[in-house]
Amino acid sequence: MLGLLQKFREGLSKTHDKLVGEIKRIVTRAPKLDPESLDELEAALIGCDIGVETALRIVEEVRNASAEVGRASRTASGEVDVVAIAKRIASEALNSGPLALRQAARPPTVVLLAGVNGTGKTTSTAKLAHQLKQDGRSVLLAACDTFRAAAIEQLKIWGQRTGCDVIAGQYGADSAAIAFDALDAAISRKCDYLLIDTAGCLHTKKNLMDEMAKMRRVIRKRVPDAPHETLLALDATTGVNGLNQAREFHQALGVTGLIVTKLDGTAKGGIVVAINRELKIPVKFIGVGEQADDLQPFDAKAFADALFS
Ligand SMILES: Nc1nc2c(ncn2[C@@H]2O[C@H](COP(=O)(O)OP(=O)(O)OP(=O)(O)O)[C@@H](O)[C@H]2O)c(=O)[nH]1
Ligand SMILES: [Mg+2]
Repeated sequence: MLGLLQKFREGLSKTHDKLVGEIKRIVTRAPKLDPESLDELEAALIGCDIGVETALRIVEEVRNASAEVGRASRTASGEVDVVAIAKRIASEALNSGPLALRQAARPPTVVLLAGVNGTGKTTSTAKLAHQLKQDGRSVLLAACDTFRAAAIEQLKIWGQRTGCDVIAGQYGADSAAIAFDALDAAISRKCDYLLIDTAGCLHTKKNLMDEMAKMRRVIRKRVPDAPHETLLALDATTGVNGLNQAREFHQALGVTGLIVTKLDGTAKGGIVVAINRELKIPVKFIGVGEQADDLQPFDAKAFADALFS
């Protein structure tokens, strides 16, 4: 558990350092928290993409606490404990939801990974495969990105690294047909999981979204309740733009969970709070690096701790 918290902390250190640094600077300069400092606090919170609504709630609570004569929410030296207030409200906003991967009644559990170009679908597929293998599960990968150059080789390399077979076709082949073949293979090999890597598609490009929808329909002909999870990879560094992507994908595909990637590379990790609050789609995993073991199951409390402690 300590290891997990440590990983969270390291992965979120950019956001943490910026946010806590700004809060400390504001509080040190104006311990009484005048209106100008509260404005600055609001700007700092919004700047980490925590969401306007959550930022305003934090500022409101801080304002109330500084007006109070009592010692609630105060540090030992009598100042308002801004960090503690922010942490409490952020963790309240993080509706944790059902976090474990949904399981098929009968294996294989089929997991489809979707997302805009370069958000980290393939890497997340590999990381998930690695995690499942570590738990002793058998995993088959489907290379359904037949579109981008070298996408198939990229997944095959990850297959070798993680010890998973990869079902692939030719470039330009129908991705739905490959998904169907891979599902057949997963069933006959009695695999626990089939993870399907798909082509990056812009949420604004209708034909690519249609292709994703077709893939789902074809899979369902074989296993009516599949895919059991449709995970959307969202790049944290794109900030609030990710919210729009998620909305569109959700409408087209019925996203069941999010993987927020590249949190290690941004000071805008607050986006996870905004996503949780506004979309009501659970964040199931976060990506905090480029290696196979850099995927963390999402934990609301550890996240709020890492952000503000
Ligand atoms: N630092 C960091 N890099 C990441 C993370 N996840 C993915 N990346 C990197 O982001 C780049 C794109 O990742 P991919 O997994 O290829 O993304 P993709 O969505 O499959 O891309 P396309 O298939 O081209 O649409 C790679 O260089 C990854 O190593 C993460 O959590 N942290
Ligand atoms: Mg890819």
